[in-house]
Amino acid sequence: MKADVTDKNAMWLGTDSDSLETDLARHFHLTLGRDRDPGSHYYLYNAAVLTVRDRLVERWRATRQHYHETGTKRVAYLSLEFLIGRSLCNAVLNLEMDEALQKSLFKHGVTLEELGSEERDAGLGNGGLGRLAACFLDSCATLSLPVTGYGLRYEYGMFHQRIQDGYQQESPDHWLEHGNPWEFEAPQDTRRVQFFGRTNFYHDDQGHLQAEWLDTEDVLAVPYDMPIPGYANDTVNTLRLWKAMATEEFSLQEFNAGGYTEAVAAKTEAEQITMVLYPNDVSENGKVLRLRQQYFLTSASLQDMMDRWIKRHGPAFEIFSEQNCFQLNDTHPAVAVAELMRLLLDTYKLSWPQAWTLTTSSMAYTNHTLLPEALERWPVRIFRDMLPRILEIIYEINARFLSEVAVKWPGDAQKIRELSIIEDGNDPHIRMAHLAIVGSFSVNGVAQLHTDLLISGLFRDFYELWPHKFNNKTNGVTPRRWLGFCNKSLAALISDKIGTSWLHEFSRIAELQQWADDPAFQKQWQAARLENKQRLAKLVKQKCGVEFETHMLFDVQVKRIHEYKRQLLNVLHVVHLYARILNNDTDGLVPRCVLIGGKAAPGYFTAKLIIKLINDVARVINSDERAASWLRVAFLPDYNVTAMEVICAGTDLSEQISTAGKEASGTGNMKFMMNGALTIGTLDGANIEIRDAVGADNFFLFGLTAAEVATLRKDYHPETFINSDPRFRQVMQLIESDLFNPDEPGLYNSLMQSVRNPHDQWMTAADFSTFVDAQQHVTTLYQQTDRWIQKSILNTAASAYFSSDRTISAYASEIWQLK
Ligand code: 26Q
Repeated sequence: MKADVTDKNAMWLGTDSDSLETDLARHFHLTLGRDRDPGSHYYLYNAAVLTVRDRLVERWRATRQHYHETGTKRVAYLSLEFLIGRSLCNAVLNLEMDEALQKSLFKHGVTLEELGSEERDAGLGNGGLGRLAACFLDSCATLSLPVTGYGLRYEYGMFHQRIQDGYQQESPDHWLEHGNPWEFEAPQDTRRVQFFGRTNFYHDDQGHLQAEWLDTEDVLAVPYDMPIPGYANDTVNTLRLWKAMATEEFSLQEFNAGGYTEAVAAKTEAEQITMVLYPNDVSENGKVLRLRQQYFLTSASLQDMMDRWIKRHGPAFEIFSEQNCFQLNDTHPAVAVAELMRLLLDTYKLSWPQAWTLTTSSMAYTNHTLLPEALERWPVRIFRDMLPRILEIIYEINARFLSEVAVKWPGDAQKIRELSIIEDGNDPHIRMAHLAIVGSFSVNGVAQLHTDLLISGLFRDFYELWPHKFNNKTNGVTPRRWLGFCNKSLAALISDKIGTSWLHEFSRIAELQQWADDPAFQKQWQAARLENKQRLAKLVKQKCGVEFETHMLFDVQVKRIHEYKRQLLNVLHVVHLYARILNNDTDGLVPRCVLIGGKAAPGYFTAKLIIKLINDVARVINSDERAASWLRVAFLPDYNVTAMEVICAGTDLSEQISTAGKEASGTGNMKFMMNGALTIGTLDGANIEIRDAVGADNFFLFGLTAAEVATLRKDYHPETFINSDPRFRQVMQLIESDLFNPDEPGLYNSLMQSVRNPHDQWMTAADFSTFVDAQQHVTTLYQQTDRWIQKSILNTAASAYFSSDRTISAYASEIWQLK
């Protein structure tokens, strides 16, 4: 990339501090029309964004031109979520303008960090899956891969969480309120998406049977493009987000009939599609608007890719699938399989076999869950109404697929029922995962255990049919945001030792290993980490009013609140520590600060009750003098990407304690490891690979394996576990005595009953004792400071594999077949 654009480089705006200073002033005075900063840094922040953005735009044009000239294969990453967070500091780091900009800001008496904190998070995602998409875009740009992210421009992102009397309260996130300086509207690329209506079959001039989709209610998709800079390579890729807009003639029709108000009302209905992100991180079944979002994203994006293809090649599709690939981020955009068929059949008049070959050689599907209840299913009746043509195509795909099944398993009616894309019954449903698998050439899981369990469990029969489709791509996170930019002190120390190339060649991080035992380096490491703990303590003080002291062990669990993630197990351990303090059993204890944060889906009752319990336990412990020097507990409200940037840098102990076999991968675990936290965890998701990479001695393992969970489930007696461990009995007794909820007696009975229930899916009781034992090992090690620091260094040094650059290289070479 760099070599091709050197000529143009010469004409690019300078990235030295003088040039930045000039442009900063120009944007401040001329573009924004300001004289001086009125107290806040709002306008200076905007001037800085515009200054940086100019530099991005130049590189963006050059990148587009380069991709166009080389006629390279394109990949579309289709995702309902992109959890981008803030962009300014990330862009500055990736353009290597950090120092120069700091220098020019110095004159204004403000730091880059201060300005950066003016920016609102782009919270267009729930959690892991959405943040993964954002890390992937960063890595694609850094590797100069021609990958475009396609998503939705939600007017309202992930809700804000406040805690009131210990309960979660949601409020809307109107992130676009003051405009979004990073986006460029591209009205010339507006697409039209069809809904409702009916289909008609006819014979064309050559006597071929053709289908058309008529009398539809169309919605316009207007693209907004955001620049995605690579690190130090002058590549800028695109994230294209669609906004729904009513069509002109749609309102006109109604208007002519005299229904002015109805016309305006219908307009807002169309525009509802991109109004709000669904805040569930497990599929919420049957919500019509969610399906409209999915089809809207998919159809607009496929049309966009198709249009670019036709502009270049005309309606010639021989090499379409050698030149185009669609990566489906879970089943959320899985309707793409049928939509691409529709475009090829109805718009471009290909035959079914031609269209099917192209579709199944250009679609690839990533699965992100093992929970059977999280698999997406849509009622056929909703499809029949909203997407009649798409439903016909899905039926046809299924009929042809089932005849293949009948060849493989002759006379096996049960196999047909189990594998069918349509789940039969009174109210038949479409199984989106089946559609995705049948329509794709690649199906991948997101950690090795997850992929193994997909193959041997959920998708076993599909694996038997098509073993070649299945592959693993263990997740990763971008080392730019998750070390380089969020942990300046550690990053500087690392660069001091091994230079700065680790930022894009993250395998070099392994070189740190040689200094793990070096006392001088350990001291520097500790000093850098102390700075981060101070920053985290400040955040906790500010957001929770709880005093964290940096000599104490910082024990952190931040992620969505979910039963399978077992925040409840964490609380049981906290109550156990409190019990030891009350019992005067503090020998061998280490002062500890426990931080828990995360959002619960607004309709997820149990998750919300867990939040209340955490807050109640925190209140009681924090106000008990006896505990003050030993234990502090805080629930961090409104956990998001920006909070994680401070949290992961200041954490000593990372809690990754899901029931084995339930967490597909986890990515927070990787961010903590990169920043030198030690992990306490089960053998679940990517924890297994993390432990393999760093070595068993440097990881606190506990709990049942996925296989043991499956076996024990058949004959599970939680009471046996509770009764055989006095520590456990006391914890249950304390919570059940309403110690933490004197004003609402019995509030936690249902939670405690779930722990005692032989059908408890998450088997919390089975892992309590080994968890507490492992926590005691943590305590012992933390008292040996130099050993702890050594292991901290070893964790960072072993995190090379968990860079999303590694993950994306594997997607590029093994799935996308990019050169
Ligand atoms: C689907 C349909 C209707 C409404 C909502 C949804 C929906 C939305 C988001 C379903 C699932 C999600 C998000 C899932 C998710 O974040 N999964 C996580 O993905 C990470 C990246 O691969 C993994 O590391 C985590 O283990 C996995 O839980």
